[in-house]
Amino acid sequence: MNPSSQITWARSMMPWRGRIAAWSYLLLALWGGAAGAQTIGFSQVGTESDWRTAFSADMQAEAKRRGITLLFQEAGGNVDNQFKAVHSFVERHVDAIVIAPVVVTGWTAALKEAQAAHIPVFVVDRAVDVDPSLFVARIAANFNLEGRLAGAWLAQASRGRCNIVELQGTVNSAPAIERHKGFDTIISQFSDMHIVLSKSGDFTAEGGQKVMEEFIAQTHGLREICAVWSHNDNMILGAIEAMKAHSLQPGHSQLMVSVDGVPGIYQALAKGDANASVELKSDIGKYIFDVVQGYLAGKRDYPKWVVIPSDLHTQADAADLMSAKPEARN
Ligand code: GYE
Repeated sequence: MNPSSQITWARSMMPWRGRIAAWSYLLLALWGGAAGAQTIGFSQVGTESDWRTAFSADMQAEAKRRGITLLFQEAGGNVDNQFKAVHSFVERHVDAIVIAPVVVTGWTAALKEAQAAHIPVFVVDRAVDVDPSLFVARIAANFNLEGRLAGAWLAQASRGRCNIVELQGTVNSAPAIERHKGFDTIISQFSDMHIVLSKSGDFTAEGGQKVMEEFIAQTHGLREICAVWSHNDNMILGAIEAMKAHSLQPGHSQLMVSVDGVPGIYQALAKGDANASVELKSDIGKYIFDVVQGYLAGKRDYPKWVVIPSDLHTQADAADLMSAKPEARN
């Protein structure tokens, strides 16, 4: 029962003393409500990218807004830490568990432990390769679509003729697997589009910079290379630094396309150092807690995959993005 109807209900039940009682009942209910508030365990991937830190901040802020006690555990990019986190959440009898899995494999045992304890599990952001009955729903974007959007943008921008170097995300992670597949689905339609070098930069700026240094050395300064395709913005921002250090002109001598839509890429689009980025929404806490709290309240008709919409941004809308997103102007 929401607070305002609690007051009217309480008032109707009691005479003038009722007014005081009503307010104390409300305080009790709020205290009771607070005491009854849900405790949710959240196992997060790590802090590898600007998108990740924005997503973590949004989850914590949204939980606070809803009076949820969020047990936030950040795994430092190590899935074993996530299995330990799930175990600790089960021991603490949380009401629900939310996981953003570093990699797709190895999750069956941990999810079976939660299921045995009758604790519902929700998969967010990434994906797991398990029997779907081991989790309630996945709330995430379509990474394959993101790869296809990036591939389609590059096909038109290069008129279907392009030698590409690829910065891959974390090996065996759902976004790296699916973004690669989606991108390849499109460029394989064009006989003159090829990925000539591909390596993981682990979704970090440092990783992107280091791998780009190797690509520059292997290709004599990116000779014959028309584009850089990166599985996230932070890696391509690192690559831009490496390219500039070698007097290359990212965004001009090579087309630069990536995924995430973090503030740093909007600045690079506005400066002309990057050409396109597929936006991955980071303010998804509201979608996630709507599903988790709905399920805890008895709602059972959620689709197995609640898809978060994607978007594509280019230099053309960089200025609007900069004005729309104050954080992009810093
Ligand atoms: O693109 C990247 C982060 O899991 C889809 O993880 C997410 C990816 C995101 O490291 O910035």
